[in-house]
Amino acid sequence: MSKNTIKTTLLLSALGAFFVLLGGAFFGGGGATIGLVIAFLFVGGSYWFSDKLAVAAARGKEVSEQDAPELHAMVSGLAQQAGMPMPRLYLSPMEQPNAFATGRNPRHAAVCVTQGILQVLEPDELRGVLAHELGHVRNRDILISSVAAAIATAIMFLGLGIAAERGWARFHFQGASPGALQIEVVGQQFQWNFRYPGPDGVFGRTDPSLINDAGGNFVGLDTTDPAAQDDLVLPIIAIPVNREVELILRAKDVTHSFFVRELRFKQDTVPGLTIRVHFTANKVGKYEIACAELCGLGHHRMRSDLFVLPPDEYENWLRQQAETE
Ligand SMILES: [Cu+2]
Repeated sequence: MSKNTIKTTLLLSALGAFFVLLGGAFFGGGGATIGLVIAFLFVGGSYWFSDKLAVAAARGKEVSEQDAPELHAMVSGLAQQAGMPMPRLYLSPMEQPNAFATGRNPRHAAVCVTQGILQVLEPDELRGVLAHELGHVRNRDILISSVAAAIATAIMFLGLGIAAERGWARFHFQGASPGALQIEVVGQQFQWNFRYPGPDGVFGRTDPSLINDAGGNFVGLDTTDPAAQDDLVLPIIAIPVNREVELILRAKDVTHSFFVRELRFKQDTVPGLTIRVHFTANKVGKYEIACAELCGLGHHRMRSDLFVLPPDEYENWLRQQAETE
């Protein structure tokens, strides 16, 4: 075994172990298996197709002895000196001067030169470049570099996947803490309704058959329910700063999307679904709520305001809203 072969084997083994451990650590046995398969595919694929991939990237066309006799003779001579078979020869239409040799071993080697380098270099200079490139093939350097590239790609692939998965899960599957302030959001063509549970902290009963837009009962509040007496339904929303808020999102008619740009916060409201989301606003201010789903002809006017207030101002605001109702 040559020194390079040993190096490559070590590298490959380390990669395999890395994937298996990583997959296993995050997703258990199934994850480890997936990690193994991914590692195998990445390394195997990039090693096996290394000659074709690089040539394809350079848009190389294979040339025969008749097509380019001088170039062919030059490479053939170099291959003979290096004690390796004649590699396949490719010409790339690219303007930038470049020449490279790739392939998983001398028997599967490809040499590719660009139009650019043919114009720039003298034959002797090109000979030097190609001799150097063929040296890479003979030493199996391509193997090492494709393996390194495969590792980098795969690490990024898995790393990003795991990071995204976790962030997504944290946002969606981890509920709000018990002390969070609950507000119901009901989207409809073409307005937002915000329902506060009132001093009793309990959302009263609603019934779709009680919905009466002309009469101002947008959410179908059942006023015979004692818990519904103090419920507050408003066209705007205010929340206290630095307090966790849980929104309970619904839609009456079509899909809308609750979007507050400054919060980096966007969630569809979907008919038939109750979607809970939570966040903590940490900056006092007035922010626009837009509907981010094209929900009909009046979509453009489906907007509202989110007020983030200091806690005492929030309490005052809530009292005032209850009084004016
Ligand atoms: Cu809408």
